Amino acid sequence: MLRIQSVTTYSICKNNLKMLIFGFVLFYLTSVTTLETDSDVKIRLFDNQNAPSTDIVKFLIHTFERKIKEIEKNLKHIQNIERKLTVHFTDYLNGIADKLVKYNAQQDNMIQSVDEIPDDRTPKDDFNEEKEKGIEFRPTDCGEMYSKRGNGIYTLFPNSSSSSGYSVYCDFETDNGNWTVFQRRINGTTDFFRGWEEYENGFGNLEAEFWLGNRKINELTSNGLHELRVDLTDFDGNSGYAKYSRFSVGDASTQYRLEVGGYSGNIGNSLKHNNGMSFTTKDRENDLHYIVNCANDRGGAWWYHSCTSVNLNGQYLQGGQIDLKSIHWYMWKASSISLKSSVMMFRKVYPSG
Ligand SMILES: [Ca+2]
Repeated sequence: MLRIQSVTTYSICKNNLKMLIFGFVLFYLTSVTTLETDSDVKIRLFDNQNAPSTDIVKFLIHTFERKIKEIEKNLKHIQNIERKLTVHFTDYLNGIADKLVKYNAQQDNMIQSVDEIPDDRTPKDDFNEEKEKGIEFRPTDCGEMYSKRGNGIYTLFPNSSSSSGYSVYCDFETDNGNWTVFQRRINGTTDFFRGWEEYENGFGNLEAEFWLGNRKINELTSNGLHELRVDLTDFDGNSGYAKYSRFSVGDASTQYRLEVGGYSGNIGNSLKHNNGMSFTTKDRENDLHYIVNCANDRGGAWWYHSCTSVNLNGQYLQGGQIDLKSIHWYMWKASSISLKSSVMMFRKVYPSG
C-alpha cells in the first residue's frame, strides 16, 4: 500500500518538474529578446510586435510559484512516507532478530540434549533396558529376533504362559536367514541312537551336533505356517538341499506326527514317504513295518513309515558307506550311501502382500 502511494507521488512530482522546467525556459526566453554570438550577429527572437505582455510574465511567475509549492508539499509527503517506512521496517527487523535469538536458544538446547545421549548404545542395551522396565521382549521365532548378531544361540519364548524361554540356534545367513535349526550332524561326536524321552526333550550341543527336541519343535511350529529346509553334504564335497513349503510337528498326543509338503530343491522328494507319520524311537514304536521296529532296524529315530528312504538321525558312518543304518537321503544318491553332514531347520512363513 505504501509502495503504491510512493510511486504515485513520484509520478506527480516528475510531471510537475517537467512543467516547471518548461515554464522556466519559456520565462527565460520571453525575458531575453536577443542573443549575441561571437560574430556579433544579432538574432532577434521576438520583435517588438510579438513581445510578451506583463500579464503573461505574471501568469508564468504565478504558475512557477504554485508548482514550487506543490513540489514542496509532495516532498514533505514523501518524507512522511519515508519516516513511516523506516519505523515499519525497523519493527519488522527487530521482530526477525527476536525470533532468531529464540531459535538459536532452542537449537542449543536440542544439541545439548543429543550430547547427553551416550553414542555407544547397542541393540543389547535397548534390550536390557526394556527388561529393566519390565517390558520383556519375547520372540517366538528366529525371524522375530530383536537383535540379530549373526548365526548363533538365542532365546525364544514360544509359550506365552511360561515365564522362561529356551535356547535355539538361529541361522540368519542361509537362504535369506531367520531359520531355527533343530538338527545338525557334522562329525559323529554325538550319539543319535537314543530313546523317546531324549528325543522328546532334545540332546547334544547347539553349537555342534544336536536334536532340539520334539516338544520344542512342536511348540515352535504349531503357531503359524512354517517351511522346512534340509542341507546335506557328501564326502566328495557335494552339497544339496530340499525345501518344503509346509512343515509342522504335532504334540505328544499325536506321537509328534510329521506334516510336510510342497517340495523344491535338488536332492529329490524323499521325505514325502514320511509325511503324516508319528515319531518312532528304539523304545517307542509307531512305524508301519509289521516285523521290525524301524528305529532299531535303521539305527536312529525318525518319522518312520516302513521304514524310510531318509535317515538323517541314523549312524554317522565315515567316508560314504552304503548302509541302511547310515545318514542318507535315498533319492539324492539313488542309494543309502552315508552322508557327511545334515542340517534341518524351519522358519515361519508370513503371509505375502
Ligand atoms: Ca514296526
